[in-house]
Amino acid sequence: MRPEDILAEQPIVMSDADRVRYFTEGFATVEGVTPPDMLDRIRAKSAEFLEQSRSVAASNEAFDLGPRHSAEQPHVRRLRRPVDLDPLFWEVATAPFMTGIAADLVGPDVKFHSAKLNYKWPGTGELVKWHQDIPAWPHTNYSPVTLGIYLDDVTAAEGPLACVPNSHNGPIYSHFGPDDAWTGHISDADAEAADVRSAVDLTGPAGTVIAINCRTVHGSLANLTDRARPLLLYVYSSADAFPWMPAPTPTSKTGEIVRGAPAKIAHLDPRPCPVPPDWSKAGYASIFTAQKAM
Ligand SMILES: O=C(O)CCC(=O)C(=O)O
Repeated sequence: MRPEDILAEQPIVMSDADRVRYFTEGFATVEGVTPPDMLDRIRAKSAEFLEQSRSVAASNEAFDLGPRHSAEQPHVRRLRRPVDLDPLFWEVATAPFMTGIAADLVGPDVKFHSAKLNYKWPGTGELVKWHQDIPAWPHTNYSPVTLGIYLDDVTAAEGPLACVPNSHNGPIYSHFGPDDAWTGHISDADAEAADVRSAVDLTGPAGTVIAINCRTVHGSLANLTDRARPLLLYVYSSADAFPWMPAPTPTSKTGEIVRGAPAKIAHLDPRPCPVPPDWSKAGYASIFTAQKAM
Protein backbone atom coordinates (compact mmCIF):
# COMPACT_ATOMS: atom_id res chain seq x y z
CA MET A 1 0.00 0.00 0.00
CA ARG A 2 1.13 3.57 -0.61
CA PRO A 3 1.55 5.90 2.41
CA GLU A 4 -1.48 7.92 1.33
CA ASP A 5 -3.64 4.77 1.27
CA ILE A 6 -2.36 3.74 4.73
CA LEU A 7 -3.02 7.22 6.13
CA ALA A 8 -6.56 7.08 4.72
CA GLU A 9 -7.28 4.19 7.14
CA GLN A 10 -8.45 5.03 10.69
CA PRO A 11 -5.49 4.95 13.12
CA ILE A 12 -5.65 2.17 15.73
CA VAL A 13 -3.01 3.11 18.31
CA MET A 14 -0.99 6.04 16.99
CA SER A 15 -2.06 9.64 16.59
CA ASP A 16 -2.40 10.92 13.05
CA ALA A 17 0.45 13.38 13.74
CA ASP A 18 2.79 10.50 14.71
CA ARG A 19 1.85 8.53 11.62
CA VAL A 20 2.50 11.52 9.39
CA ARG A 21 5.83 12.02 11.16
CA TYR A 22 6.74 8.38 10.43
CA PHE A 23 6.02 8.75 6.73
CA THR A 24 7.73 12.16 6.52
CA GLU A 25 10.82 11.45 8.62
CA GLY A 26 11.11 7.66 8.52
CA PHE A 27 10.67 7.02 12.26
CA ALA A 28 8.40 7.76 15.24
CA THR A 29 8.13 7.16 18.98
CA VAL A 30 4.93 6.16 20.75
CA GLU A 31 4.97 6.62 24.51
CA GLY A 32 2.79 4.95 27.13
CA VAL A 33 1.47 2.12 24.98
CA THR A 34 3.00 -1.03 26.47
CA PRO A 35 0.62 -2.39 29.12
CA PRO A 36 2.49 -2.09 32.48
CA ASP A 37 1.84 -5.71 33.50
CA MET A 38 3.19 -6.95 30.16
CA LEU A 39 6.26 -4.73 30.54
CA ASP A 40 6.89 -6.24 34.00
CA ARG A 41 6.59 -9.75 32.59
CA ILE A 42 9.01 -8.96 29.75
CA ARG A 43 11.53 -7.52 32.22
CA ALA A 44 11.26 -10.61 34.43
CA LYS A 45 11.70 -12.89 31.39
CA SER A 46 14.71 -10.89 30.25
CA ALA A 47 16.27 -11.29 33.71
CA GLU A 48 15.58 -15.05 33.52
CA PHE A 49 17.44 -15.36 30.21
CA LEU A 50 20.38 -13.28 31.47
CA GLU A 51 20.56 -15.65 34.44
CA GLN A 52 20.49 -18.63 32.05
CA SER A 53 23.34 -17.12 30.02
CA ARG A 54 25.69 -17.59 32.98
CA SER A 55 25.96 -21.27 32.08
CA VAL A 56 26.66 -20.54 28.39
CA ALA A 57 30.29 -20.08 27.35
CA ALA A 58 30.00 -19.28 23.63
CA SER A 59 27.42 -17.69 21.32
CA ASN A 60 24.77 -20.14 20.17
CA GLU A 61 21.30 -20.20 18.56
CA ALA A 62 19.83 -18.26 21.50
CA PHE A 63 22.58 -15.98 22.78
CA ASP A 64 24.91 -13.60 20.97
CA LEU A 65 27.63 -13.08 23.57
CA GLY A 66 30.07 -10.20 23.85
CA PRO A 67 33.80 -10.65 24.51
CA ARG A 68 33.49 -9.91 28.23
CA HIS A 69 30.89 -12.58 28.89
CA SER A 70 31.45 -14.77 31.94
CA ALA A 71 29.37 -16.69 34.45
CA GLU A 72 29.96 -13.90 36.97
CA GLN A 73 29.23 -11.01 34.59
CA PRO A 74 26.84 -11.82 31.72
CA HIS A 75 27.50 -9.86 28.53
CA VAL A 76 24.63 -10.88 26.25
CA ARG A 77 24.49 -8.56 23.25
CA ARG A 78 21.41 -10.19 21.81
CA LEU A 79 18.82 -12.81 22.60
CA ARG A 80 18.16 -14.27 19.15
CA ARG A 81 14.73 -15.43 17.91
CA PRO A 82 13.05 -14.75 21.28
CA VAL A 83 9.67 -15.76 19.81
CA ASP A 84 11.03 -19.30 19.62
CA LEU A 85 12.51 -19.23 23.11
CA ASP A 86 9.47 -18.34 25.20
CA PRO A 87 5.72 -17.95 24.45
CA LEU A 88 5.70 -14.51 26.11
CA PHE A 89 7.66 -13.03 23.21
CA TRP A 90 5.07 -14.23 20.68
CA GLU A 91 2.29 -12.97 22.96
CA VAL A 92 3.94 -9.53 22.73
CA ALA A 93 4.42 -9.83 18.95
CA THR A 94 0.70 -10.46 18.51
CA ALA A 95 -0.56 -8.12 21.26
CA PRO A 96 -3.11 -5.58 19.97
CA PHE A 97 -0.92 -2.57 20.82
CA MET A 98 1.96 -3.96 18.72
CA THR A 99 -0.04 -5.19 15.73
CA GLY A 100 -2.11 -1.98 15.98
CA ILE A 101 0.99 0.21 15.66
CA ALA A 102 2.24 -2.00 12.84
CA ALA A 103 -1.12 -1.66 11.05
CA ASP A 104 -1.02 2.12 11.53
CA LEU A 105 2.28 2.11 9.61
CA VAL A 106 1.96 -0.68 7.02
CA GLY A 107 -1.79 -0.98 6.51
CA PRO A 108 -4.44 -3.34 7.92
CA ASP A 109 -2.83 -6.60 6.75
CA VAL A 110 0.31 -7.23 8.78
CA LYS A 111 2.95 -9.94 8.46
CA PHE A 112 5.51 -10.88 11.11
CA HIS A 113 9.13 -11.13 10.00
CA SER A 114 11.56 -11.46 12.93
CA ALA A 115 12.45 -10.48 16.48
CA LYS A 116 15.44 -9.98 18.77
CA LEU A 117 16.20 -8.60 22.21
CA ASN A 118 19.26 -6.34 22.16
CA TYR A 119 21.24 -5.29 25.21
CA LYS A 120 23.64 -2.40 25.32
CA TRP A 121 25.93 -2.73 28.32
CA PRO A 122 27.61 0.08 30.22
CA GLY A 123 31.39 0.34 30.19
CA THR A 124 31.81 -1.61 26.96
CA GLY A 125 31.88 1.40 24.62
CA GLU A 126 29.76 -0.66 22.24
CA LEU A 127 28.01 1.33 19.59
CA VAL A 128 25.99 0.27 16.57
CA LYS A 129 27.34 1.91 13.42
CA TRP A 130 25.13 3.67 10.89
CA HIS A 131 23.16 1.23 8.80
CA GLN A 132 19.84 0.53 7.10
CA ASP A 133 17.90 -2.65 7.82
CA ILE A 134 16.44 -3.53 4.43
CA PRO A 135 19.79 -4.43 2.75
CA ALA A 136 20.06 -7.44 5.11
CA TRP A 137 16.52 -8.71 4.45
CA PRO A 138 15.19 -7.25 1.18
CA HIS A 139 11.46 -7.36 0.42
CA THR A 140 9.40 -6.62 -2.67
CA ASN A 141 8.51 -3.24 -1.14
CA TYR A 142 9.70 -0.94 1.63
CA SER A 143 6.86 -1.36 4.11
CA PRO A 144 8.93 -3.34 6.66
CA VAL A 145 9.09 -1.51 9.95
CA THR A 146 11.01 -2.33 13.11
CA LEU A 147 9.10 -1.72 16.34
CA GLY A 148 11.22 -1.62 19.48
CA ILE A 149 10.05 -1.61 23.09
CA TYR A 150 12.35 0.11 25.59
CA LEU A 151 12.19 -2.06 28.71
CA ASP A 152 13.60 0.77 30.88
CA ASP A 153 13.70 4.55 30.62
CA VAL A 154 16.05 5.61 27.82
CA THR A 155 17.67 9.05 27.68
CA ALA A 156 20.50 10.23 25.43
CA ALA A 157 22.98 8.73 27.96
CA GLU A 158 21.77 5.13 27.50
CA GLY A 159 22.75 4.98 23.81
CA PRO A 160 19.27 5.24 22.30
CA LEU A 161 18.54 4.47 18.68
CA ALA A 162 19.28 7.53 16.56
CA CYS A 163 17.67 8.04 13.14
CA VAL A 164 18.48 10.37 10.24
CA PRO A 165 15.33 12.30 9.27
CA ASN A 166 14.11 11.68 5.73
CA SER A 167 16.89 9.17 4.96
CA HIS A 168 14.21 6.59 4.10
CA ASN A 169 13.61 8.64 0.95
CA GLY A 170 17.31 8.63 0.06
CA PRO A 171 19.45 5.90 -1.49
CA ILE A 172 20.02 2.44 -0.09
CA TYR A 173 23.75 2.40 0.67
CA SER A 174 26.17 -0.49 0.32
CA HIS A 175 26.75 -2.55 3.46
CA PHE A 176 29.75 -4.32 1.94
CA GLY A 177 33.42 -3.45 2.54
CA PRO A 178 36.12 -2.94 -0.13
CA ASP A 179 36.77 -6.70 -0.13
CA ASP A 180 33.06 -7.35 -0.86
CA ALA A 181 32.52 -8.80 2.62
CA TRP A 182 29.31 -7.88 4.46
CA THR A 183 30.07 -5.23 7.10
CA GLY A 184 26.56 -4.47 8.42
CA HIS A 185 27.20 -0.73 8.21
CA ILE A 186 27.59 2.03 5.63
CA SER A 187 30.95 3.65 4.82
CA ASP A 188 32.13 6.90 6.43
CA ALA A 189 31.70 8.67 3.07
CA ASP A 190 28.12 7.45 2.78
CA ALA A 191 27.43 8.41 6.41
CA GLU A 192 28.61 11.91 5.53
CA ALA A 193 26.41 11.94 2.39
CA ALA A 194 23.44 10.73 4.46
CA ASP A 195 23.99 13.65 6.87
CA VAL A 196 24.19 11.51 10.00
CA ARG A 197 24.98 14.64 11.99
CA SER A 198 21.29 15.50 11.73
CA ALA A 199 20.28 12.22 13.45
CA VAL A 200 17.61 12.41 16.13
CA ASP A 201 17.77 10.35 19.36
CA LEU A 202 14.70 8.20 19.96
CA THR A 203 14.34 8.50 23.74
CA GLY A 204 11.43 7.77 26.03
CA PRO A 205 10.24 6.26 29.28
CA ALA A 206 10.05 2.50 29.82
CA GLY A 207 7.38 0.98 27.60
CA THR A 208 7.90 3.48 24.77
CA VAL A 209 7.63 1.88 21.33
CA ILE A 210 9.96 3.21 18.66
CA ALA A 211 9.23 2.67 14.97
CA ILE A 212 11.93 2.74 12.30
CA ASN A 213 11.32 2.29 8.58
CA CYS A 214 13.51 -0.34 6.92
CA ARG A 215 15.25 2.25 4.68
CA THR A 216 16.00 4.75 7.48
CA VAL A 217 19.69 5.27 8.29
CA HIS A 218 20.13 4.62 12.01
CA GLY A 219 22.64 3.58 14.66
CA SER A 220 23.27 4.01 18.37
CA LEU A 221 26.06 5.41 20.55
CA ALA A 222 27.67 3.88 23.64
CA ASN A 223 25.74 3.47 26.86
CA LEU A 224 27.27 6.00 29.29
CA THR A 225 25.23 4.99 32.32
CA ASP A 226 25.78 2.18 34.81
CA ARG A 227 22.68 0.27 33.67
CA ALA A 228 22.11 -2.05 30.70
CA ARG A 229 19.76 -0.82 27.95
CA PRO A 230 17.46 -3.70 26.89
CA LEU A 231 15.47 -3.16 23.68
CA LEU A 232 12.98 -5.74 22.40
CA LEU A 233 12.71 -5.47 18.62
CA TYR A 234 10.07 -6.86 16.24
CA VAL A 235 9.94 -6.52 12.44
CA TYR A 236 6.62 -6.46 10.59
CA SER A 237 5.68 -5.73 6.99
CA SER A 238 2.53 -5.29 4.98
CA ALA A 239 1.09 -8.67 4.00
CA ASP A 240 1.78 -7.83 0.35
CA ALA A 241 5.56 -7.54 0.94
CA PHE A 242 7.51 -10.72 0.25
CA PRO A 243 11.16 -11.38 1.10
CA TRP A 244 13.18 -12.26 -2.00
CA MET A 245 16.24 -13.66 -0.21
CA PRO A 246 16.53 -16.04 2.78
CA ALA A 247 16.09 -14.22 6.12
CA PRO A 248 19.26 -13.80 8.22
CA THR A 249 17.55 -15.03 11.40
CA PRO A 250 14.34 -16.85 10.43
CA THR A 251 11.97 -17.93 13.17
CA SER A 252 9.19 -20.52 13.27
CA LYS A 253 6.73 -17.59 13.03
CA THR A 254 8.35 -15.74 10.11
CA GLY A 255 5.72 -15.01 7.46
CA GLU A 256 2.71 -15.40 9.79
CA ILE A 257 -0.12 -12.93 9.34
CA VAL A 258 -0.66 -11.28 12.75
CA ARG A 259 -3.46 -8.93 11.75
CA GLY A 260 -5.86 -8.81 8.78
CA ALA A 261 -5.58 -11.20 5.86
CA PRO A 262 -2.86 -12.67 3.62
CA ALA A 263 -2.22 -10.84 0.35
CA LYS A 264 -3.55 -12.16 -2.95
CA ILE A 265 -1.38 -9.76 -4.94
CA ALA A 266 2.23 -8.81 -4.18
CA HIS A 267 3.16 -5.12 -4.08
CA LEU A 268 6.36 -4.53 -6.07
CA ASP A 269 8.19 -1.26 -5.43
CA PRO A 270 10.34 -0.33 -8.44
CA ARG A 271 13.13 1.29 -6.39
CA PRO A 272 16.20 -0.97 -6.58
CA CYS A 273 17.74 -2.78 -3.63
CA PRO A 274 21.25 -4.30 -3.38
CA VAL A 275 21.46 -8.08 -3.06
CA PRO A 276 22.69 -9.32 0.35
CA PRO A 277 24.72 -12.50 0.90
CA ASP A 278 22.61 -15.66 0.79
CA TRP A 279 22.32 -16.10 4.56
CA SER A 280 21.11 -19.69 4.16
CA LYS A 281 24.60 -20.47 2.87
CA ALA A 282 26.75 -17.72 4.39
CA GLY A 283 25.17 -17.93 7.87
CA TYR A 284 24.38 -14.86 9.96
CA ALA A 285 25.56 -14.25 13.51
CA SER A 286 24.48 -10.69 14.37
CA ILE A 287 25.02 -7.08 13.42
CA PHE A 288 27.51 -6.86 16.31
CA THR A 289 29.65 -9.67 14.91
CA ALA A 290 29.51 -8.26 11.35
CA GLN A 291 30.39 -4.73 12.46
CA LYS A 292 33.17 -5.97 14.79
CA ALA A 293 34.75 -8.00 11.99
CA MET A 294 35.73 -4.76 10.30
O1 LIG B 1 20.29 -1.98 19.74
C1 LIG B 1 20.74 -1.03 19.11
O2 LIG B 1 21.24 -0.05 19.67
C2 LIG B 1 20.72 -0.99 17.59
C3 LIG B 1 19.80 -1.99 17.03
C4 LIG B 1 19.82 -2.03 15.54
O3 LIG B 1 19.86 -1.04 14.86
C5 LIG B 1 19.77 -3.35 14.91
O4 LIG B 1 19.82 -4.38 15.63
O5 LIG B 1 19.67 -3.39 13.65
